[in-house]
Amino acid sequence: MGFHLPKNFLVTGEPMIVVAEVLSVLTLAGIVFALTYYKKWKWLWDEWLTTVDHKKIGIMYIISSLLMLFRGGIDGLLMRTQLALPNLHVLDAEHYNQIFTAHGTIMIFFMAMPFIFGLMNVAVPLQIGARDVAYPYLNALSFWLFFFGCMLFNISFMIGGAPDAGWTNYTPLAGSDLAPGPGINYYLLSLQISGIGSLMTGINFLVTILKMRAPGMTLMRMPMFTWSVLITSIIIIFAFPVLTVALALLTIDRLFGSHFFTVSGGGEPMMWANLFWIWGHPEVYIVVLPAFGIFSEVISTFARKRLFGYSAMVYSMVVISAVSFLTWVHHFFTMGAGPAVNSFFSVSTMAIAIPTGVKVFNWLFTLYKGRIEFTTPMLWAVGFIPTFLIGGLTGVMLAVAPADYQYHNSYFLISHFHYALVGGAVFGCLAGLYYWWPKMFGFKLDERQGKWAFWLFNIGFNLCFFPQYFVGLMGMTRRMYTYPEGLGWTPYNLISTVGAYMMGVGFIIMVYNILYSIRHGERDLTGDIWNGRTLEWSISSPAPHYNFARIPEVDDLDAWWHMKKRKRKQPWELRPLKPIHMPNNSGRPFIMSAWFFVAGFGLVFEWHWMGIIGLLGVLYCMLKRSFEYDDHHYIQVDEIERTESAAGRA
Ligand code: HEM
Ligand SMILES: [Cu+2]
Repeated sequence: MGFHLPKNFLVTGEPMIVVAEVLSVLTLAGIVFALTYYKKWKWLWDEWLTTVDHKKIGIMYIISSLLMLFRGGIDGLLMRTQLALPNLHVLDAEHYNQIFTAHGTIMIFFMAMPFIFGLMNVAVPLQIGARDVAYPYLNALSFWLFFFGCMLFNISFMIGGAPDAGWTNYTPLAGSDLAPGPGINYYLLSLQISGIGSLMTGINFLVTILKMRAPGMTLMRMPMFTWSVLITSIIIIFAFPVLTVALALLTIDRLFGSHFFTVSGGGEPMMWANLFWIWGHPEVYIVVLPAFGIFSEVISTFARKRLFGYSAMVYSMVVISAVSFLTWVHHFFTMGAGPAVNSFFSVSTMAIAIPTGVKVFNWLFTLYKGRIEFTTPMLWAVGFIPTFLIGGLTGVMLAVAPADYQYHNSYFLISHFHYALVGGAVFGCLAGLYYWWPKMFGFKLDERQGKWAFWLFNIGFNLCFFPQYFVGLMGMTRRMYTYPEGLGWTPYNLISTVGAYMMGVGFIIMVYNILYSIRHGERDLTGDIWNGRTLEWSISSPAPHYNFARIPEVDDLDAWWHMKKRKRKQPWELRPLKPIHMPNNSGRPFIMSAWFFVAGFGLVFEWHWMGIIGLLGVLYCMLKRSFEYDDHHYIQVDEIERTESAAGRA
């Protein structure tokens, strides 16, 4: 209890951190100034901070994740700079630890997941012919919980000190004996706050997809991206509660002196590793299955063919999701669970390669004899296939339990999971970004710059991570902050660092492409700029806030493709317009999440009074919400008519 300011509350020791602090304050001041100068505060509040529109929430997720890709990427470049040559001292051991922890945590929780959630938000309701998600208010709450959780994590390196026990945060290293101070508390509380949001997103999209599909869209007529999101939602619902519990137990250990994870108190440190990976392995599929869904959409769109083996694609995702819950021990074969346990997890891990292989062949067969058009989204999708294949095959190698005693925690592993996470999830996000960009904003990103970005990023990526397989087999272990000369590792590391910087250049071109295309990008006047197959391309770009003036009726897979082929209008297209029921905006998701932030920040420093105040704020918001009855409105027919004819669709 009480108010006890830790010694180094504002972190000042390291020049690099001081520079970051100054830059952060300047950026914040710049934003506040710009909003005030251009009188945009009300616009910000009315249009964005209080919105419950899935499309805007999606855009906010994507902007946040791009910022976090930048932040996490800088961390990656810092590490690669440090490792470029032997005996460098750009970073010391302590900061290296903090940086790989921040990098891993941010990339997984605050970049890959929100990026996927953003694309889900943008595309799924449109793909199924719905006007929003099932619970729009909850959706806004999910976003703001993610956002404030992310903010809490991001201030740690400036205020109080960053966590440094790796993104896996293993005990006893992360226990209060070996890691006193606020660092690990930041990890626990920020992930807890954003994790609640993720769980609610899973529930929201499960219900949305099951209950809100347009008439005639049976499960087996859903677009493949929607399928992947349905399965992902189920994984989220089963996996995230495990993380919630693990984080809560370790928080109680650290803040209140219990002993769930300390041996001396009768606890079990390996329990953390188990709980973490019971969530953590399915987590990999939470970010990669939607990417698979995106690749399926993109490949069939630009091969101008129906997706090959649609039902096999669906069933293999179902199998992957189920088996993903039975493989977690492969992350610690070296724990010593014995041959029987290791054999089981070895076989279950290898089994995942089968449905994954089915999917790869289906993508290849979709491409086969297609009239392929190499647009930017298609480049990312085609580039993904060999990359993910390398990631997957080295995964099977890691699954050989006895051999893993050699590979474990080496650069071989680092390379493997970057091939899977970057080559799978990030390539997927970028494919989706270029693909759905016109739908989000009404103009296309420049194709030539997009291709430059793709090639630089792709070649840079392979230069960066391919050599790491070899240096890993030569004995270089992960999380090593420097290494001596004479081990033969230097050329590999140098190439790797050059590749990392190439990726950085690719990223900068991507950002430039966005800024350039805002002014010069090709406008999307038809709403169907790629000649698409699914319902999101049937409405104007950007989509009107009610999405569909008339809810479409679906009678086949690739519904929009068939509608385009038909000459005559369908009966549903000729029906008179009706007023549309829409949810009201609300500032409460934002405010409630801000209270969560207050509680989290208090608990990080063990100021329990502040934790209690924050939680009371949350409770108050919940009570207010429970007594809110006037939470929707109707859009009248004349407004719909005006909007539709302004978009050229009278
Ligand atoms: C942008 C290019 C990237 C570069 C240059 C990069 C580089 C690195 C480096 C140097 C490490 C530390 C290795 C060590 O010392 O153990 C690392 C670890 C890691 N990276 Fe990346 N990375 C990149 C992208 C990503 C992405 C996109 C993700 C996830 C989606 C990711 C997830 C991770 C994770 C989970 C770790 C492990 C952290 C830990 O050991 O606790 N990285 N990365
Ligand atoms: Cu795993």
